[in-house]
Order: sequence, then structure tokens, then C-alpha cells
Amino acid sequence: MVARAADALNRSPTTRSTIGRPRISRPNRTPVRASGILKPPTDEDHTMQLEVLGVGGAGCRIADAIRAAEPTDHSFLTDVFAFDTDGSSLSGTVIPESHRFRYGPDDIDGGLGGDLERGRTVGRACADDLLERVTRTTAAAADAILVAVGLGGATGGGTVPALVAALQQRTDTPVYVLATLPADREFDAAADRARSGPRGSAADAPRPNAAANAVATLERLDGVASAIITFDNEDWLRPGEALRDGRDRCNRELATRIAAVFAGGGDSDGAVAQTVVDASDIRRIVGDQSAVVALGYGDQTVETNGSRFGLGLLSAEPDVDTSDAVSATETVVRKGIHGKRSLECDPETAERGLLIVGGPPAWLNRRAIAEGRRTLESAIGGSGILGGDAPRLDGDRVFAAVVLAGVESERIEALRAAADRAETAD
Ligand SMILES: Nc1nc2c(ncn2[C@@H]2O[C@H](COP(=O)(O)OP(=O)(O)OP(=O)(O)O)[C@@H](O)[C@H]2O)c(=O)[nH]1
Ligand SMILES: [Mg+2]
Repeated sequence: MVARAADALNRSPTTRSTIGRPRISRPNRTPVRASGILKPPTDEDHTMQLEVLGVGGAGCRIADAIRAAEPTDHSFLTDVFAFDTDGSSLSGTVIPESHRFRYGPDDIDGGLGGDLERGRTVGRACADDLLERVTRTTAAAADAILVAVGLGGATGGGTVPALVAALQQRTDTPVYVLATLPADREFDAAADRARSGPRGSAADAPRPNAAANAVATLERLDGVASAIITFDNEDWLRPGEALRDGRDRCNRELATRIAAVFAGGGDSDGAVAQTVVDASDIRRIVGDQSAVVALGYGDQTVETNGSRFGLGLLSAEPDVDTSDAVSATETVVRKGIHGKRSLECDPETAERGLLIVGGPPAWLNRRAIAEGRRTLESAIGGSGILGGDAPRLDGDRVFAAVVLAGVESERIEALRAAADRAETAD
């Protein structure tokens, strides 16, 4: 028996579209509470399918990391593309050549070195061409498009607003932007312990424009991106660590969170979620008004009997003590709501929230998950909450993924202040 996270609604069926397909009307996006109504699975209960476009150095590496994080028993990606003006950075990704494109004039083959004005000119000139390549190469329909970019540079920051605007014109599929925020050490010499620290030789080239570029790009994305999922490098790099040294770890952390949210509900090789979170639920929570979104995550390794029970041998499912299952869920939900987020913010400022609890089916305790949803509901200021579960037959951990949408963050204000200071100093 399956409950849909948004069963209480007279909702439109999940719409799947792909770039180039005819426009379809957007469903009503009023957020709703999850209901406990049970309903048998229907054709609509499919795993969400996400198309990922990485743009610029960070965007392409993050797209790579998301591909690597796709659970083997739970595919959720259609096509993953990498676009960069920098050919050598592009060839550092493992995205297949058919999905990798260098673009822009030949004289900028090494990237744009943070010159955002030039990046915007190149981006505007190339957006339609990139879109054309996506349309031509895309193999399968997607429920949402995720455009990954590092705010602070010129290639990604210059291209993504134009590319997202072009995508929004072409399709009714929501276009989410996944954006990293720059770390202070990139643009603030006083904060640049990375260069005086023990790994001085591996320090990055400074990006004096990073804060100003990030703020300018965020402003251009406002009203264009369906939602902006944020990841703050400042919080995730270790003290004294150069971006180059820490970026792969950061990208793995980010990709784990993206996979936990977007590979969420649906069935996993035969195991069906009790409450499915699908593409339209995510859409209801993050909205279509460029809300700033922060992701929370918690996990805990649990005992499994080591064998998969997808062979029809359901009796091989290990016995899990109810109190152990409840306690694992409580722990991961607490970490997901109150632990370190992709962007530091007060959950109280969130307008809407989503909780997905996943793991080996024997560890998913329905009552504890419902309790987790109530905990999230009381933690956020707004009132739109959805929740669901995500069985993972191959998994050895219980996890909670938390989406906080419409948050306010002091970090974005701090970047704005740094950008203003840099402008005054010029
Ligand atoms: N999390 C993460 N952030 C990164 C990574 N690489 C770069 N960044 C961040 O992204 C910002 C932009 O860097 P890039 O993506 O390299 O810039 P670009 O879009 O290629 O633009 P140009 O090189 O200036 O043409 C930087 O200021 C960093 O804050 C990465 O691999 N992971
Ligand atoms: Mg670059």
C-alpha cells in the first residue's frame, strides 16, 4: 500500500516533459501537509527523473559528483551534461564526451578568470547553442532540470542566468539552480589562511571578484530560476584548507544530499515506499519563485544481513528491533533538521519543508518517520510540510534528507556587504 505525500490534494498528475516538448500547464503549487491516506501504487508512482547540466569549473565537477552518487539500485538521472569555456577543466570530468561541450570564442580556452562581464556576453551569445545541444542529445524525459554552478566565477555565473531563462521559455519542466557560494578565503586576504597554512603550495589563485560576482549572479537568477539550492563553501571547507584540496570532498557531500532528495521516493528494485515523494511534491515545496533552498542531512550506518532481499526472499529480511529502528530514525532526523546545512540558516525562517527518511526497508519505522515530520513542522516557521520514505535495498545506512525552502541567510547578506566593500575600495 502506498500513500502519496500529497494525497490530500486534488492535484494534477505528475507531468513529465523534456526540453523541446510542447509546453504543458503547471500544476497548482500550494504546499500541503502530507496525508496518511493509503492508496495502491499507480503508474504515476515512478522514481523522479532529473536532468543535470553543469556549467563552468565547479558546475561540471558537481555534475560529475552527482553522477557518481546515483544509487545503483535507484537511478534518478536522465542525462548529465558538462559545459565550460575551459577545455582542460572540462576534460578533467568523467562525463562522456557526447555530453561535454566547450563553448565560447577560441581565445578564452582557459576560462574567463572571473571576468563576469565577459562571461555574461559569452553566456548570452551561447545560451541558445547550449540549449540546442541539450535538446539534440537528451535521451529521456525529465521531471526537473538541475543546473549546477559555482557562484563567484565568470563562466558559470555569466552563462547560467541566460541558459536558465532559455530553458524556462522552452519547457514547463522546473529548472532548479544548484549554486555554491564562494568562501571568504577566495576574495578576502585577511581570511586567506589557506595560503599561509601548511598546504601553502596548493593554494588557489585568489578570486578578488568572487563575492561581487556571486551577488550579481544571484540577483540575475532571481525570478528566473524555479528555486536556488545553495551550498556554502565557506562552511564546508576546513580552516586553512585550499578550495582545490577540499573541493572533491565538498562535492561528494553536496551530491549525497542531492541524491537523497531527488532519488527520494518511488520504488527501489521492488521495494515500494509507503509514502512516495515525487517530482510534483518537490515542486510544491521549493516552489517556482526562486526561493533560496538549504539542504539538511543526517545518516547512520546500520546492521544489515549483508544479502539483498530483492530475490523474492522477503523472509530473509533481517529482524530489526523496533526500538533500534525508532532510535536510528530519531537520530538522523535530528541531524537532518538541526545539524550542519548546505547553507547556514535558521530553520524558523523556512516557509516550507520536506523530510525524506530512507534506508534498508526493515529499518524504516513508519511511526518514527511520522514523528520526524512533526518535528520538522514545529522547527520551521512556515506551514507547508511534506514527508516520505525511501527504501534502499542495497543500503547500509538510515538517512534523513531535509529540504528547507524560502530560507533567509545571513551569509548572503555578508557576501553582499563584502561585494559593497570591494566596490568602495576600487
Ligand atoms: N563546491 C565547489 N565549489 C567550487 C569548485 N570549484 C570552484 N568552486 C567555487 O565556484 C566558484 C567559481 O569557480 P569556477 O566554477 O571554477 O568558475 P567558472 O565558472 O569556471 O568561471 P571562470 O573560471 O572564471 O571562467 C569559485 O569561486 C568557488 O567558490 C568545486 O569543485 N566545488
Ligand atoms: Mg573556469
